[in-house]
Amino acid sequence: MLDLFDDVPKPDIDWYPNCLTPAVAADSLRQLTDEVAWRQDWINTPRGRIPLPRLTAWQGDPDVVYVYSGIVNMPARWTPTVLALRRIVERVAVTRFNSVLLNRYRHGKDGMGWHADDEASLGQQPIIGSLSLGAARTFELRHNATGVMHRLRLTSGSLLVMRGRTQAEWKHRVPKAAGLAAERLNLTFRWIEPTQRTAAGRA
Ligand SMILES: O=C(O)CCC(=O)C(=O)O
Repeated sequence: MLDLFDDVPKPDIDWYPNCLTPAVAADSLRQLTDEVAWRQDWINTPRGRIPLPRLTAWQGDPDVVYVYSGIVNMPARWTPTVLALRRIVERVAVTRFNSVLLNRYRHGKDGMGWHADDEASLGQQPIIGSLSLGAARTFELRHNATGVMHRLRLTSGSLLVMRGRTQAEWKHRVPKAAGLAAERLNLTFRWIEPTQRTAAGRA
């Protein structure tokens, strides 16, 4: 049958609504709230220096430094719950990750603006494994060339995998959610090319 919507652009994504059971998702949320060293980052804007509307943390293998929006993220060591979740996400996404950006949306006033995870250090066609815990939030993808939008409801325990040309051709965001009091954690697992290290005493 002719599908009238066949030519609507679609991002290269897979969504697993039940990647974690509700019990594992609830335990992970509790553990990560305490286990992770959450920090408040600030960015420079035309209106001056402002705090990011969320808390963040960066964990990864020792050489994996990630720079975005002028923020240099030196990797903290993998903590036990994050490592266990990484193994699950690697199995489902059938890939390896060496780092994770953790985002803590304390309430509906926290969010994330339009952007793509397209830094050169992520490679040409990055695979991003994005795991959600806690309050469900809307996730929007907007096609660069046409403005076509797709919306997903990222529920607790769900995994969104973005692949292929998704970062090159689309932007994504988590809009603010008026009146929402509950917290959400999001873990975006990534593969970053490790920085070149020069061993002491060698040219
Ligand atoms: O919180 C989310 O679902 C998205 C996070 C995100 O876009 C990012 O870390 O780049």
